[in-house]
Amino acid sequence: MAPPPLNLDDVQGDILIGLPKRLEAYWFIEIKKPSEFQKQLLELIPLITSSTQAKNDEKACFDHRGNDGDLTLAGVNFAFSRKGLDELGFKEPLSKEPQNDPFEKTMLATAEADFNDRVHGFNKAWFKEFKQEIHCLIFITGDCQDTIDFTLAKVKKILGVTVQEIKLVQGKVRPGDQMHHEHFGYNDGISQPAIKGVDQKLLPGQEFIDQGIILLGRPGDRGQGRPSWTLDGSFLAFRYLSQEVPEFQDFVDDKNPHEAPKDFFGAQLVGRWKSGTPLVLAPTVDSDPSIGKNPQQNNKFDYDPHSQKLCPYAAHTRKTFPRGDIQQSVAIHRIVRRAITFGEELTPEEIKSRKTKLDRGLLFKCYQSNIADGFHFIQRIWANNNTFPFLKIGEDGKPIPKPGFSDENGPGVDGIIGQAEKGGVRQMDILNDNDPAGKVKLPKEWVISRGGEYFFSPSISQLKKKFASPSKNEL
Ligand code: N7H
Repeated sequence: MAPPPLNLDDVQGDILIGLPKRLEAYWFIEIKKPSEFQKQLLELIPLITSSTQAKNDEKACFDHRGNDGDLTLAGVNFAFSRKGLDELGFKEPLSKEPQNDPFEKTMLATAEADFNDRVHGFNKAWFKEFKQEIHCLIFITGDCQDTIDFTLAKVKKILGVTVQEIKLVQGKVRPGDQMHHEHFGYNDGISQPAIKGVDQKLLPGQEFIDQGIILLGRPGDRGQGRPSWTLDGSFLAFRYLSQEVPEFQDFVDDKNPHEAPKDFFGAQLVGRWKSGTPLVLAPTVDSDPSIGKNPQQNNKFDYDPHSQKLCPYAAHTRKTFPRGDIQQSVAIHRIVRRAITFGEELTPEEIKSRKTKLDRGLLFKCYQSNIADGFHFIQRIWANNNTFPFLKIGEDGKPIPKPGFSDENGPGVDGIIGQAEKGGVRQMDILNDNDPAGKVKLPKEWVISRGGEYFFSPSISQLKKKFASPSKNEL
């Protein structure tokens, strides 16, 4: 049976629209008193920001631009982990093959084997809190600290002793002209897929994806055997990613070819210049940085499947969304990204010593209807995989390497987020006069995963019907 038409009042706002934010608090909690918690959820639900509300808030921000004074805006969204659903007694899997579903298995149990995260073994990097059972994630967005504190206090008051805090982390956008830039200095959050029936028009270079790539139960969702209450929910993948900024910048400066402009080598690692201009459109010099900010231009490009002359095959943007690079549709691997930076700007001491002292980085969050096709695939099969991108899949079902490469000698790992086994040496194929062999060794990880989890963000109506009325569950 076809699902009813999509109702934006019913889908949590961060999924389809994105909650406007200068700051964002992530509150990871454990449920202590399940039935009382379910009663309190009824009170929490009116605070949850829908996609309709997020759209209105987005417009209000746009209209407010250039005006004096602050615009007070708060957003709240909610999600359960697998352990959280279990805790409330909802043990049924959310897909037909739970053994292959990263959500069912949890990130904690799989991150070491699947992504080479340093969870327990070699040089442990995960925070202890992410090694505990996390049941729910509530995140709060706002225009200023007062809004965040006020809204979080309201949420805490409603849930009271029914929950216990596991970790509270807070992100904030960077100051001044670095506002949309992450800590390495690159303009971020530029390229997102457009969703059919939600986004009205395409920006140049953008493509529509089916609603079901992001929402469960909608056309395009490849998951089978889903419980009916999962309709219009989405899986949320969260990663706490620390970034070593002076160390990264020193490496970039060291490898930058002598005659090239500053940060050319960094642009080769990322696939875009710091301004956001795609390397493909400005392969040797960022002569018009205004392109990076201009939505009519900053996504209007493709990769040449047979060449990395304009942009290395293993550049971060090419690894994580290869566009027309592999001659097969990659639509099922699209995700909607909603990250925010965290931590302070570099201190004078860090600038002088060229060593990271304070923790800073990215609170990475993305949505998809299948984690195995989305975040998990991108990190494991693309970013960490030395042989990706390949040219195409051959008739025997095996990937055919790019010209000049083989199964053993591929384009390398993603220089930004690729992770090697046991923190081993990573390498990437870039023509570079400081590395004449063309293989640049990336001596360390500058992005370090310190934990994360998979969550499910239900529709607002199902949050109410299925989870917030214990009497029904007991029937
Ligand atoms: Fe990435 N960076 O600053 O280098 N990312 N990312 N990312 N990322 C993108 O196009 C960055 C991370 C994707 O459509 C840009 O919006 C950093 C993870 C995808 O062309 C920049 C970190 C995953 C895209 C960065 C980080 C992804 C993308 C260009 C961690 C998923 C869209 C701006 C600290 C596994 C590609 C833009 C496209 C773009 C950076 C994490 C995925 C500048 C520093 C974990 C799909």
